[in-house]
Amino acid sequence: MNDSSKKAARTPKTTPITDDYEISTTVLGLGVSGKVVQCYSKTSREKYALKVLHDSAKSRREVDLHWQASGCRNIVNIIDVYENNYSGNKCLLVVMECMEGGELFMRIQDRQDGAFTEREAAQIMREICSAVKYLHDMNIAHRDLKPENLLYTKPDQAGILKLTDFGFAKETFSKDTLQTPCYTPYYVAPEVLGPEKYDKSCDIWSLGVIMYILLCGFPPFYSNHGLAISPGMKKRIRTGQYDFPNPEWKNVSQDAKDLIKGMLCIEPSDRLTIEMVMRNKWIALYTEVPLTPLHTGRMLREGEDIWPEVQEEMTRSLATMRVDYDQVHIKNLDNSNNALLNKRRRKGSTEPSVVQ
Ligand code: I85
Repeated sequence: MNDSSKKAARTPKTTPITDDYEISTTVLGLGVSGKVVQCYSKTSREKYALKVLHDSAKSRREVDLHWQASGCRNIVNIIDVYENNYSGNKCLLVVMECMEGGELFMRIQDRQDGAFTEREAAQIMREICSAVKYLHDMNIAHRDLKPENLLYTKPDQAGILKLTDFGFAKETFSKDTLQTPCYTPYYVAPEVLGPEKYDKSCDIWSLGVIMYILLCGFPPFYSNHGLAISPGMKKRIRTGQYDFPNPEWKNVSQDAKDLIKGMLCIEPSDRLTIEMVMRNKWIALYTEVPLTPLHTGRMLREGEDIWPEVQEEMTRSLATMRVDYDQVHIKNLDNSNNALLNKRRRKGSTEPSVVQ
């Protein structure tokens, strides 16, 4: 796609959606920002998913960021966007490819053909990481990476795993703006350089939680009493208290556990970046990961009744994390890589300056 067609494709159509699609009453799901229903193309009769959003600055941003990311193999594709009046309200109607394979963990839970292996978990992680890498390279943080936003194109083996819902996605400050600045770096306020790192690292934490569940079938942090917000759970998340209990983790490779540790690191600036995760051999060389059978399927089936609670809990911790990270605005100058500061550091100490 060339630049001009890309730009043209990003303007919502103002013709009635009903000229092109037949909208069904089948609800596929409820997102944070709107509901998702099934629809059919009037010309091809093909099935699609339609997300209905009230027009607002927030939903415009969701559509815009999702549209930008739409070229990735592991992100649900946007087909068309309409701006229509719907019973007096201005709506944004987002037509997406229909993911007919359902949610990631439902598929693992329902699997009949033998045990789910560590190698398959690695392959799935690689697919999710590709989506996240694509976004982070474009300076977009998804900020809502959770099991229910990971869907398969088809129910069979050929299905591709894709990420959806850009309702919380955020453009992070781009490093490029530092190269083509609208300010002189010597005078830039720290908050201008600030939040990028934290928004992206929020996605890495989520990847760590997803990888943990993939390998054992239960989350690393959960409340002991099933209470809405358990103080104990909050404390365990804040202090990074989780373990790899037996028998579920007994045969899981040390490489996998080490990768999880790098992602579930409480200090955002010490957490792995998506580049580091993708370069990790457990992901990069996933075809060489051991074929160890996992307890995941059985644990998911056993925990089926509390799965909705697990999902709610993850939704809540993501909300907390977004708020917390939004408040961290001041970049820690100890870790910054500013030419002038580096020079001063070199002068002031015998330590060589760290180049990030
Ligand atoms: N297909 N989070 C949970 C769904 N195809 N789903 C959620 N936010 C979104 C629903 C609630 C994700 O942005 C969501 C969004 C978009 C979708 C979506 C997009 C494309 C689907 C909220 C299905 C599906 C599942 C099984 C069978 C079938 C469809 O959900 C079908 F019947 F079509 F075969």
